[in-house]
Amino acid sequence: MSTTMGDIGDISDNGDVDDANGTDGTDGVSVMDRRGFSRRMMLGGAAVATVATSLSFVAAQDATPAESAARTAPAGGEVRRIKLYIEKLAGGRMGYGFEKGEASIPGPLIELNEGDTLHIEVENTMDVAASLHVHGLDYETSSDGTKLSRSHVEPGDTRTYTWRTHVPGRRKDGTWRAGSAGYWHYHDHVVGTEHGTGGIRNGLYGPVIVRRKGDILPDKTLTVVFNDMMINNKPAHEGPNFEATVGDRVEFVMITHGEYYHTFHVHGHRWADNRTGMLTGPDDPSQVIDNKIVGPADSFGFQVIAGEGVGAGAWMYHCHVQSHSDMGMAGLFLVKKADGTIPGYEPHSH
Ligand SMILES: [Cu+2]
Repeated sequence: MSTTMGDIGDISDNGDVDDANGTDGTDGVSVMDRRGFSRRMMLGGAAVATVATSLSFVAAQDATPAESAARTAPAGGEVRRIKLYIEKLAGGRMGYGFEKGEASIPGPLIELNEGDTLHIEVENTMDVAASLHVHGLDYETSSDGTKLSRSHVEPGDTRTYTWRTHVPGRRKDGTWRAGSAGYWHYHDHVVGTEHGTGGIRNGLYGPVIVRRKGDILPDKTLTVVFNDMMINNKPAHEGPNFEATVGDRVEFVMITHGEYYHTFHVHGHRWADNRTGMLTGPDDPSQVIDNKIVGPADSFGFQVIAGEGVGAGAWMYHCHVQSHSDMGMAGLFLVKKADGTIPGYEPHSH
């Protein structure tokens, strides 16, 4: 397993490090660059600091140029251990982070391969109880992250949650059991109410990806969370914006929280409405779409080749419920040319 900073950094770029440091609310490309860099450094730092031999979120794969065969996920079966902090952020918001003082909204991407087990030591640095609850994975009630099962974390305390995953296979009765692979998510289930309504509203949520052996690995992963009328808890009309370069294999993880139903739409790009968001071949019957209805706690994901067939540009993504887009549920997928420019895009004109 490789744990180089490059490998780690490639797997997560939420593109939106929290604004506790005051860099938020601007739409300049340079700010986005800095954020992406900071996040990559942060993840790399976390890995270097805590990894002995077991922690690596991504397979050891030889780096391959985009022109050659896509990198794929290996078989799982590893046992990994990470630390996660729950922190208060500016403006009453809350976030999860791999390192103290580095909490973000959404929280950091947690990526597994089917068969992996993950032990997550959660430290609650807040003055209210909080928790970690995951969708889609296997866990005992002691890792449920609810007050019902007394699996929350009191202020100042630490608790280890264990998530397990499994490969698909046939049960003894002949029926087929699904594997854990999918685009999932985690969130608080305690703050505010017994269902974590306050924690989720304030930003305590993040993406989980479980890959199956052979799944195509992306160049970068972006997380978009529709949370009530916000995207990633950003103010209306303020993005978040994401960056890629033409030809990048970009993975989107799309999660919905809160009170409303939305439709997620991306301009100039489309995907398959199945587990991976990609067609497996010419006979794959999955519907190809560029718009999907989503409701609270839904999650899905897909990969696109940035600018494929359409080129570089500032491509909108937004909720397609018209009143919602009008109220600011929109951001930009900024696809740069190889020289870093974005034709037709003036950062301060929108
Ligand atoms: Cu909407």
